[in-house]
Amino acid sequence: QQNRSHSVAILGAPFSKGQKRRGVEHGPKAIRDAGLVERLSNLDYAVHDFGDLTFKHLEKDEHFMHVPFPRTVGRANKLLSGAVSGAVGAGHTCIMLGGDHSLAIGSVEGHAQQCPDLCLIWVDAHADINTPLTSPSGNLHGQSVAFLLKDLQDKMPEVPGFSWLKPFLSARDLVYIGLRDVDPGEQKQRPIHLSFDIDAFDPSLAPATGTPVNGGLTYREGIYLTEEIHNTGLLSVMDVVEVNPTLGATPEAIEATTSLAVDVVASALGQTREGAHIAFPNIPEPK
Ligand code: 6HN
Ligand code: MN
Ligand code: MN
Ligand code: MN
Repeated sequence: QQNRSHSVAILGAPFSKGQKRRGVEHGPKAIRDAGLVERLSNLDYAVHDFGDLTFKHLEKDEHFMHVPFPRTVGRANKLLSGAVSGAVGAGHTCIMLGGDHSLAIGSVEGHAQQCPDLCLIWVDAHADINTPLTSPSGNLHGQSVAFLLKDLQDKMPEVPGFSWLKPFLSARDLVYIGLRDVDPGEQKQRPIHLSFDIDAFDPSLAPATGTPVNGGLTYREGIYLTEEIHNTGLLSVMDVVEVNPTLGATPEAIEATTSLAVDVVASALGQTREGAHIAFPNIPEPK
């Protein structure tokens, strides 16, 4: 399917209060500096960079149980939700640059306002489906999916800052990767929300991230995945989260992580490894 001359909105979300390590709020700048806009322009997209959202850190924001900054995270996600909804409503494919993965709450919710039939593909080393009662850390970036799922409603306490959010997703609308055998009658043409946590990759490829886990995706596996998602022609919103440019041991480690983030976005938007399928009308001949 063809996405050429389609427009892409880039939305920066420099936010880190869904977890305890600082630095992931610099993700949007680091990914832009790694050349994202130019790469997408070269793929013939009209790129609209909406810049970064401005998030408020609330002074009075006590823990809820052992969950830090619930109101700050809830409010940030409400703001992001409106921005994603606006971008999708205006006809863009939206790329949300995090920031930590708690931002998927607002990103998916805003997407769902425009596309209630969306399905969610969660690419991650982690399932991020803890509730405040199961979470070992309390961190909200490990709980995003639990806020979205209708199926977990009776397991979720009322977290301050999230009264605006009604869970809307069914477990059957979510995959964590890996469909391999789908019959024709099972295929559904639904808008895809791809939530890509950079820590899905092996730490040797994406070292600059807050919760690395050994045994991750290879470069080839990650790019294959995004190529296949592009081929569906159904990508509507993509999150790229947990790039933390302050956590690389060397400048090369940071650069590897940020350029990998650019590669997965470009690949999800149709860059192919064998060339971009932009045909020469005429192959130039020497005079
Ligand atoms: N992420 N399962 C752990 C927790 O604290 O709930 C780690 C979560 C990591 C979240 O990487 O987006
Ligand atoms: Mn995650
Ligand atoms: Mn993760
Ligand atoms: Mn091809």
